Amino acid sequence: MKRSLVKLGIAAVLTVIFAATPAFSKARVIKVSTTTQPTHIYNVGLEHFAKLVKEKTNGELEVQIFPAAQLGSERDAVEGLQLGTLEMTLTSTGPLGNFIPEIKLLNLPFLFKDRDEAYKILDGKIGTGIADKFPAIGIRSLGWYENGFRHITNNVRPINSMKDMAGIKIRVMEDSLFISTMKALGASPLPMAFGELYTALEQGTVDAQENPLVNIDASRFYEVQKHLAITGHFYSPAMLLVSEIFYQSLTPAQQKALAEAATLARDFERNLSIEGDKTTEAKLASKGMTVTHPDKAEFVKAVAPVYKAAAKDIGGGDAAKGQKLIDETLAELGR
Ligand code: EAX
Repeated sequence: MKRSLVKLGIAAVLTVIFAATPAFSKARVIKVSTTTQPTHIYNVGLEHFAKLVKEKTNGELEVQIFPAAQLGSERDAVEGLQLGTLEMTLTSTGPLGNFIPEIKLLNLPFLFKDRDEAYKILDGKIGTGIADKFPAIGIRSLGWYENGFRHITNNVRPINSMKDMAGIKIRVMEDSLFISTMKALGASPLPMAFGELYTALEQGTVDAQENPLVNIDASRFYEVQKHLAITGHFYSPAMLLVSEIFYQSLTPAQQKALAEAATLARDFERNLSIEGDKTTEAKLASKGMTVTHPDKAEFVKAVAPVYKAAAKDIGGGDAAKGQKLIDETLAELGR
């Protein structure tokens, strides 16, 4: 008698809890990992994505953002997607060339002159073709987002021309093309995960780093870096990626909602990047950085050998295959 009353009591309490939080009890959580700070365009863009996903699925899916490398590096995130221990990530192409070699095409220095060129290739046949290779490694792309044009900061000297790059110890993302590019420019590159970078700059493990202006700002690198050179040596795309294991567990309607939200949020996020580039150089100068605008021509000339050597990497060991993709891309850009 007593026992059944207790049971009844527990059941009543549980009913009240679940009735009070109906959406919470039924939403499936999508964890998204990023390595950048909460104010960075990735995370602001993902907040918009989260809102759209909630609306389009009537609360069935709930996107939760984990910024600032809380869940590990970009490489950790990609591995998590493959295992199904993480649902999504928004990442640079930094670690991706180690999984899909053709990604390295996009790591070529000075490949795109401007955003129109970048979007033309990424959203067109070539970018779609590269993205379509991901399901084979257990990952699906929901679109090309933007990290941005990368510029160099350092503590050694203002960079007015290429000779000022000599010997500067610069952190780069973990891919062979970033390393060979910095070597071709005369610097001394050191690959390192982004989450370790602020401390490495502060402690002088490296003198320099390179990133888009909005990321330099969000990461407060102006606190630990004196000089900024506007070089735009890489256009850095970002990819919104989902674990294929997780994706296949969704209903077709949920998959469609996710894809639609991803495309709308991509345009929103690219726009944040465009707007950020208009104001952030002045903001970084006001924070005390000296800003230089070196002539890019000698930089472009110096990295020509990188293109030759990259064909083999881009082709996954097959130089002719890699060269074909480079040639197709340049032809598409009218070069
Ligand atoms: O994806 O590692 C980097 O420098 C990237 O630009 C950053 O993590 C954003």
